[in-house]
Amino acid sequence: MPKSNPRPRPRAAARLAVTGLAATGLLVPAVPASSALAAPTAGRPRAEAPSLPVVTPQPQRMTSNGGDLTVPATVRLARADDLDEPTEQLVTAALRRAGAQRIETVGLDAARTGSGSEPLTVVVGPLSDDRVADALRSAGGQVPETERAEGYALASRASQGAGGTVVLAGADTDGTYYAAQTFRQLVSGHKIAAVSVNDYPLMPLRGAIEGFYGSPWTHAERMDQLAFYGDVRMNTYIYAPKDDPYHREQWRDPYPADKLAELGQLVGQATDHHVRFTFAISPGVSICYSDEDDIEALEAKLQSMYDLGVRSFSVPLDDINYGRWNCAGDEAKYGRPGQAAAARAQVDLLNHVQENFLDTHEGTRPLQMVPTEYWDVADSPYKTVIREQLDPRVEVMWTGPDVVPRSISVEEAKEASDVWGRKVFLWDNYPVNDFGESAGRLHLAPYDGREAGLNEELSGIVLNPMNQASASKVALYGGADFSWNDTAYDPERTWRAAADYLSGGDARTTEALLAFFDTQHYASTFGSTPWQPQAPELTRRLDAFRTTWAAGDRETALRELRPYAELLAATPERLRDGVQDEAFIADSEPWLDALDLWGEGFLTTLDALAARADGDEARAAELFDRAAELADEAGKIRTIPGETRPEGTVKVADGVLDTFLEEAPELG
Ligand code: LTM
Repeated sequence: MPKSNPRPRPRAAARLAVTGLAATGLLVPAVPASSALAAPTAGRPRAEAPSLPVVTPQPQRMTSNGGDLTVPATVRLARADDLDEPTEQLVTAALRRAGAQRIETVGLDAARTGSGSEPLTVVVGPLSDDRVADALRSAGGQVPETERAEGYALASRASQGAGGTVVLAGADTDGTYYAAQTFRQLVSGHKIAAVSVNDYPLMPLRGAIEGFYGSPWTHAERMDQLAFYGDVRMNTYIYAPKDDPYHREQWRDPYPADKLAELGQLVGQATDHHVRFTFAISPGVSICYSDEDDIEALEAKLQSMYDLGVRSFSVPLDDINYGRWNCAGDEAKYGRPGQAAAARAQVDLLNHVQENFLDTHEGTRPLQMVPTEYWDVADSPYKTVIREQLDPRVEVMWTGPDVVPRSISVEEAKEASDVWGRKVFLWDNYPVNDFGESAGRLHLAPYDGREAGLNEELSGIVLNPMNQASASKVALYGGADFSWNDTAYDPERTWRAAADYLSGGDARTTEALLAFFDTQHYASTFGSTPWQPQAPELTRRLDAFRTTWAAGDRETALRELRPYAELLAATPERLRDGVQDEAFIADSEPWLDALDLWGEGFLTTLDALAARADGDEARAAELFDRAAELADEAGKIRTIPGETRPEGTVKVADGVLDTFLEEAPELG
């Protein structure tokens, strides 16, 4: 059912939804964290000019091109006549943020005729245009031997005096847009890093599938997500919210006019951010495969989406009972219910959609589908029919070696490709939190456990996010990086870069975000053992404390732990003040409220231990009691009703901080 959100959405979030973080100029690139508490944060030390900036997703190749460029008040923008507006806006917003007051827009001929005395020229256009390619070479860049889809080359180089040249050259319009996204990240203050970049994605499909159970995202959340996907070079958004009735339970019914209008806006937003809006319809719960009327109803729904501008479609057939038919006609046509019969019926439907709908509609991409057996690689009568009879163009999704897998290896993906007869499209169930084990949790650990080299076996990856859209950006940031360049992926690096993105580059906020992420590091899967541990940083610090305390050096133990307790206690306020993405705060509110109490309880416990170290047992007992009360209060805070499925009490560093508070009174 559509989300009824009890909280007013912050106004700023709505603004971000329309324009994207980058375009508003709210974002600045990563800067190093200054605090001694923070592990080295992703960022560009400004002292040594030629060091490489942090760019996410990581380019395939980036080298230094000398000292930084300085952005003067007037900049010349030489751009292709048909440059798309979002790309131009991205470039001009970055330049203005860097201090450009006047941007003179000229044609590409001016890219060649520059005398060299202009303060700064930015050339933006296709690699195939000689004027752009020449400018690229002159600025120290390399024209790639093979132009790859969505690829680009970028060169930025300072001239002798002030200014210099920046060239953004795309293999196609997506590539030019991605060059602009990289350019945005080269800007810091009034400077532009001088680099030469050659870049392209290793996986053709990269993005997110809104495929979870429970409260679907709001329209504003989707608008904001689409802008975010553009920022991180994701090209795919699959609209498949399980609890949108028109997607699944009432799939035959047309969308009401207001919902259709919203979907139209989403398609426009996706296009502006170079994202393919993929409409998914999930008829498996009630379809009669042999019934002409049902096939027509499905096509009518697809047509209504095509009319809105959708060119990418999916028919997920997950989470249905394929051991029974929905009508007698199917038994008559396909025989007794069973795996192979179900697969034959599905193949008929999917091949029909591919051949009779998509092939007759201009501009469409190959159909995507989710098989009913989506979580394993063991061959079966069902998989055999799909492998042998499904149109080879159809993209088949797979969730990995489990529904919520701890890890995915290249070997497992290869087995999946073999069993499905094509490269598989990974539906990755992280950071989704719609299942029992994830009740009360935000999944804020890095995207991890996926083996480098998966690009060889996968056609792409989409992550299934949480009901909390903005909080999902932490994992999505990693998924975007991995699917672009899995061979260079570093989970920790990207995790920190995600924190920088959300903080707008403010070091204190980044530090607090990382502390908050640590308290939500538990990555649930089915069963009681998480696939990523809870609060590893806090655990490390508490273990060090226990060792030092046990060795009798109580003063040192307390002195070393206290700053981190202070950081955790200050984190909610720092995030409320400093996070640029206000929807992230709205998503996290119950967890921040709980952390307020846990943080105070942590500090109070350290005060109690200090009193004990001073020999004041009466004071220590009083403080331990107070800490227990705070923990009690914190433990009662619940998820926002209606916002999350399943609901529950919110977990904050559970099994780590609560354990410490409980054991502290016993520490002798
Ligand atoms: O993963 C798939 C293909 N289907 C469902 C998802 O809709 C759901 O969000 C996840 C996590 O609970 N599990 C599924 O089986």
